Amino acid sequence: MTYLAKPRLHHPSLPTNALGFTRRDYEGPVSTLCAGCGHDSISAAIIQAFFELATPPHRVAKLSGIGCSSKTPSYFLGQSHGFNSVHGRMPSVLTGANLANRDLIYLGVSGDGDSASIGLGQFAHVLRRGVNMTYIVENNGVYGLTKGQFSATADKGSKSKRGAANEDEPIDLVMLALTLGATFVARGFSGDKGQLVPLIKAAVQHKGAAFLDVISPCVAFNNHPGSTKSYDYVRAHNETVNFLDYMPDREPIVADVAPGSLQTVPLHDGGSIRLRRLDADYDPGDKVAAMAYLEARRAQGEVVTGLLYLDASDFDLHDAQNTIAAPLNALGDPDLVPGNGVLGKLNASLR
Ligand SMILES: Cc1ncc(C[n+]2csc(CCOP(=O)(O)OP(=O)(O)O)c2C)c(N)n1
Ligand code: SF4
Ligand SMILES: [Mg+2]
Repeated sequence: MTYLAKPRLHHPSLPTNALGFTRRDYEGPVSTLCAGCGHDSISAAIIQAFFELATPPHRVAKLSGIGCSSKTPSYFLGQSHGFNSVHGRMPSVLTGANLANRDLIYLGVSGDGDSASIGLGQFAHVLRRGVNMTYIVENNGVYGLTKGQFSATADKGSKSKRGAANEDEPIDLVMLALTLGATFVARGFSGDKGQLVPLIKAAVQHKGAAFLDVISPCVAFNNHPGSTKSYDYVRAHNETVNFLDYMPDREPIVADVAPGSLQTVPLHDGGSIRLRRLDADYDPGDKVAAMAYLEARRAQGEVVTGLLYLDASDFDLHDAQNTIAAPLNALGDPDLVPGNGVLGKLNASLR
């Protein structure tokens, strides 16, 4: 993989956070994703969130699977720990790392293919076990990296770039996360940074399994009329068949949705995304009501965004397993090699 290094110099009066770091200190190398890809906007929101949180970069561990979305941890938090794992296997690697060292802040980054297809089992178990992490799915409804096959989150009836309709029911990862016991569930849109940055900050600060589904349009393979996860505008009047390999310079559409309002974000190719931000009376503590609300709006073709569910009970896998608080690499011989006496007692307790 090639990386384009960013110039080290920056303006001396860039704002600094409580640690004296600038936003640049939370960046990575220049992204090699397609210009206008929603995933880059999410990376920018993550950088902004950690800068605003004034998190020491060395305290963050970012883990991912395989896909364009899973490549993105290369492009943010360049001074943090990183592990790019196997397709759909990030959750088990993250779980292991978390069990070995609870002192780090865990950020799992995945795609809809990575989490809703090959990794669906891992997705389910990492949420139901309450691993303390922020799990972000950059959801574009396609396998971007392998050139645009429908993913399991593609809406029924939505059309591929070649015009084929998806006949399968979609997996709604938010509904799944609610069912599986995630204690923080939210949905954002890569084009609404004003909403996304606070959601990321809140998820990072939540103890337990925090899940964030971010609709993140793929400008290369899912930006045509008939797609429900697109903001493409450049080729509004072109033939779809010409989209195959051309990567125009595109700017993401930015939607700023007032609380309680429904807004249609026009796609310049004739489609649209409708966003509803939850109104002030919405109770994110009522899971059953949240699920009913989401299902009703989904039937209307709307995409509900915001903090959808919060259980602030502060319980995670370590509490359930009663694990030792110290990171395993900080344990010395007295803990790791307690001697024959302790072994004898343990064996006796098992007889
Ligand atoms: C075990 C395995 N199966 C299949 C692949 C091929 N593959 C690579 S990325 C990918 C899908 C990625 O889709 P998604 O997670 O939605 O990420 P996106 O590129 O859309 O961001 C697939 C099927 C692989 N790398 N490994
Ligand atoms: S193929 Fe799609 S998901 Fe991948 S970088 Fe390009 S626009 Fe983004
Ligand atoms: Mg995808």
